[in-house]
Amino acid sequence: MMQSSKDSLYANPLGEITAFQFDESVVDVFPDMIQRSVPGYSTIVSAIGLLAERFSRENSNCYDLGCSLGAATLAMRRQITAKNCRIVAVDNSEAMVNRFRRNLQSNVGVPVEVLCRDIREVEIKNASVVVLNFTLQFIPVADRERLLIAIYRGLLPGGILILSEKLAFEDEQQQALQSDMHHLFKKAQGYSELEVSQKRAALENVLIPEAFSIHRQRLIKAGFNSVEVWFQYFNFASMIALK
Ligand code: GEK
Repeated sequence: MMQSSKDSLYANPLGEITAFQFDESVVDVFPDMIQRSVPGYSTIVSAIGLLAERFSRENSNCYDLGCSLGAATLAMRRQITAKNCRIVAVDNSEAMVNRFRRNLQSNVGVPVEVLCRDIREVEIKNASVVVLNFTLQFIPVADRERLLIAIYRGLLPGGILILSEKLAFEDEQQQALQSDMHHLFKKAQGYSELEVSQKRAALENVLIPEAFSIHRQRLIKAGFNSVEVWFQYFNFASMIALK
């Protein structure tokens, strides 16, 4: 695992909470932050490797969209055995991409191309595997369908989209319970009440979760013929959509 400093970005009272950004200060603490904030994160990353082993096809591309420091890319690279595959990892945070490229120095095995681009503008083609690991939630809701259609079109028949997201719940009682449980999870990971509440404020209107039924409907509308949740831990889930 990559080295990471402890995340204490929201540990002290901040006069004003600004919208969360994936900048240099976040990059420094990112592996620790995501590990302690997203229940099941490392299980999901490992499983992405296994799914890539199963679905990657000879002479095809595997995409990691919103790659951050490349955890999913590295998991795929460890597992892919199909010949002549290439991983395209994309993120629009320059700070993330620079750090990932630096960590990737020994580019052995499956070749990895890291692009500093908006995932809405990257052409997806000849893809056997596409990963959106906690990225779609940061894309404006109005743009999500178009992106999923582009992914569907770029996938080869039999291809897979792995979509991990923070979920919202239509049932109010579930919404309240699951988000309480997430806060308890974060406290058990060592975050204080203040850190949890300041982070929540910073992510307001930046991370927009939707219900599984909305994701499912939109994926089906985009063309996918089979959509299922393969993992869920409180309000964090990972879905599989098949072409
Ligand atoms: C992991 N997948 O460790 N274009 C490109 N990148 C974007 C865009 C966009 N429009 N919007 C947001 N991002 C990773 C974790 S983190 C999830 C993904 C989290 C990028 C953003 O810069 C950030 O690096 C990533 O999406 C989301 O498996 O922090 O909760």
